[in-house]
Amino acid sequence: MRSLGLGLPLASLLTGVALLFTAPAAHAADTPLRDLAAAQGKVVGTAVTGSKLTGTYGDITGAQFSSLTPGNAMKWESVEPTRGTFNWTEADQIVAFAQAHHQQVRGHTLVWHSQNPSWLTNGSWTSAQLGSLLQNHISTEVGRYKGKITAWDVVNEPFNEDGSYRSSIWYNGLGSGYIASALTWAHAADPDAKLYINDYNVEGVNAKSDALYNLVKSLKAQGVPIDGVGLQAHLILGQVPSTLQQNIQRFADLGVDVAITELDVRVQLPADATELAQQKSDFKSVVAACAAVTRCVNVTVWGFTDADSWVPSTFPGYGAATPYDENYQPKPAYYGIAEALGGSGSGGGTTPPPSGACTAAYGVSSQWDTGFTGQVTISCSGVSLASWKVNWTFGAGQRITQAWNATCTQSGTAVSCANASYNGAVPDGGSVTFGFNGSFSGSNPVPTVTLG
Ligand code: 9MR
Repeated sequence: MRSLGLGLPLASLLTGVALLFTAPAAHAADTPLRDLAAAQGKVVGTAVTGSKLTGTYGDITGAQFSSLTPGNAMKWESVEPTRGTFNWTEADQIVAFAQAHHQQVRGHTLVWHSQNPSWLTNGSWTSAQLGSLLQNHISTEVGRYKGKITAWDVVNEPFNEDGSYRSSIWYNGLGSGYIASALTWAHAADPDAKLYINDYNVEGVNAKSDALYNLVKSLKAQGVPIDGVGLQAHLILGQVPSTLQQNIQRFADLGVDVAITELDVRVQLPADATELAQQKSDFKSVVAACAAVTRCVNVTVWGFTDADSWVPSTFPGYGAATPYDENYQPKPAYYGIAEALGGSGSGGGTTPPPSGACTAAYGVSSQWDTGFTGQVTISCSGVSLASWKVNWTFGAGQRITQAWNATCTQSGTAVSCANASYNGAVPDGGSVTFGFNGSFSGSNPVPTVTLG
């Protein structure tokens, strides 16, 4: 038997340090989220990308959610990239998918400062021209989907953080009256669609949500068709506003519906088990706050999988913001949503699901005065993986110097190793091993590894 620098046989050292961590596998709650939500009189939705609505992404979208929001497909730059030339392909596809799966569609969005076509933003328009362009846009898009859209985010993000109106092509050209005009035009094009104003950082009671509240109150008083407010809820881990439910309730008391329209909870990467448990609690409290108010009708996540989230590209170093991981495995956050909707939960983050699991085992196979060779074996039973990533934190200043059969990166104490191009697949009943050399000084304690 090969002997080690410590004089121990290889097998005994491996046995001594190998550590198992069970990661949640391909197992969702027994009752789909959409059924749990329906039992509470609620609708649960996700933002989607039309081109991805096949395979596992399509299966989960259809099975778990009762409402879809096109993430980008209905924005002005998507539907009319050149003046007078329309492209409805992705929007039509999402609406057709929703109809086939008996899902609502939330139209997003008609009037926004962002994602407008350059022909519009670069043009020089009189106020009258701008008003007519906007009216035409709204009539065309809302009219096209008349009867197929449950709710429209008619106006998106009209406020600054201090509650003043945001400077935009619309506010600058038309004044604050653009909001009432847009709602009125949308109502004319589809009288049955619920019309919303949608914004971010308006989840708690603050200056911005006060401004939204006062606007809705004044629109109602003037008889402008306003049916709801959308609280986007792009949240940071551990920062669900304590006044969320109170805020939802005050809008409901004004006589409008409320929807949580773009929920995600971003985490500094790599996310560890404690953070994923906190994220579960955050998702659960947001959904519970909505569930507690009769007029809170819909909770929509902004992408259901970490493979389809805007967060990593917008906030470098942050991610893991959605309820499913990049391999479409439900995360603890998924069970947080389920529990808030009255489901039994089960994947609390530490409790392994009953139907199968993949595990990652870390071992040190040889060690000398300042260095060591280690390996991690990923094994699956009852489920399989198409790709994998293993994370851990080195507690004693160890550093990876070289890795094989994986791509490893280390930032401070955080190590993350992802599969190579040729060994991402771990079949049911199979395993994959990768290795590395590391340096250390003093002690070389075994880290806890997590399979992401
Ligand atoms: O998810 C959308 C992303 O793909 C786009 O690149 C981005 C551009 O601004 O818009 C994202 O969606 C936004 C939504 O339309 C409005 N609220 C904020 C969302 C995240 O940026």
